[in-house]
Amino acid sequence: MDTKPVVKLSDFPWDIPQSKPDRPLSGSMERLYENYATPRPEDNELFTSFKYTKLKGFDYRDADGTLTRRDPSKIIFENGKYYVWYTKRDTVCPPRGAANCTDEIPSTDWDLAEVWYATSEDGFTWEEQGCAVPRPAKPQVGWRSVATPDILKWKGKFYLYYQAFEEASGTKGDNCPVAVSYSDSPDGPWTRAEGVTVENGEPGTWDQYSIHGPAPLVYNGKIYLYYKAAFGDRPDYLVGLGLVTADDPLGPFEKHPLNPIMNSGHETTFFPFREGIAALAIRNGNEANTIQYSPDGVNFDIAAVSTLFPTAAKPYAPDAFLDTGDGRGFEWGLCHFTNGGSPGKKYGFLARFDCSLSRDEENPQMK
Ligand code: AAL
Repeated sequence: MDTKPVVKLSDFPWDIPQSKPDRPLSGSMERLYENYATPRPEDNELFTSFKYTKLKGFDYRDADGTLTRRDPSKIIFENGKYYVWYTKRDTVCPPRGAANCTDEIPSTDWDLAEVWYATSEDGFTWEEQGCAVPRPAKPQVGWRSVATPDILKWKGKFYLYYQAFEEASGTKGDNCPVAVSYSDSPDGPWTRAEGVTVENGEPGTWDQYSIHGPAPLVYNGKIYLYYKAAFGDRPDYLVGLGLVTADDPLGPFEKHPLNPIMNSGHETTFFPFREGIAALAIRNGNEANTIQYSPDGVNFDIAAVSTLFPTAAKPYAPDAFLDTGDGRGFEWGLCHFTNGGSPGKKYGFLARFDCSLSRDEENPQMK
């Protein structure tokens, strides 16, 4: 007969104490009270899971890979509707890799692409409106492909930043700088600013090869433009996320002396939160799959860990350009899914994600 006492669930103090116990704690329990705003994830306003919905309204040619829509911009609300810009590739065949690409055959899913845009009344059903930024004639910056756009509204004007490829992606890694076009209306017409807006780094610097995923916000009275670069000449090595700032949307942009400001991530998802800036760190690096917070827009730390993150996620954050110093976060955005697979089949489609990264005013822990 087993004489061990029966242990009942009620014997355990299951609810984690909100205040740090005054007794020695393990390293992990120390972190629980030192690193996070609240010990209970359900109280942590930067903890969230994600829900996905395929969008309606776009035509999909999933089967043959000749059409892709991917890498959406942040969403803005103007003229009574939502706007989004994205990479659109519509080519004679699916991507065939750098060794087999031509002026008509794409190397990658974002090669030979343009920046298109769509509008929506509800964020679920979208209507494609047309091309915002076409590829310019060779040898202008971006002649090979313009992709991965993001939007800025500054003093009533609109600015689209995008990767501007001057050679087929994959030829030498994913090399490209960033260029910008501007307009008085989100419906265009868009005027291309001459040349490169955010330069690659000097030879030997961490961002020498690529300036990817430009993500502008307005913060501290300036334009804070975050971006991704790949250490080494291939984008699947460790990436770092960097910051450039400017007083004018057309530059000059100054690289932050502490770059890279994040050691993990991939596509760039940044948004104003309380007095600072928050970000999603997805896919690459030791801190992948985390939601991070910085009180100053530069020094980020892990605020929460989650799973099934959206790829290439861009929020609808109404205060992205308001510089309130009291960011409210967001609850939905757009992202993309790609069929992955062999280069020949690779293509993307846009989707909506919903989350709870907005301020939880009811939660006394987060005042
Ligand atoms: C995206 C982004 C950049 C890369 C490619 C297109 O997800 O990381 O834009 O260059 O993939």
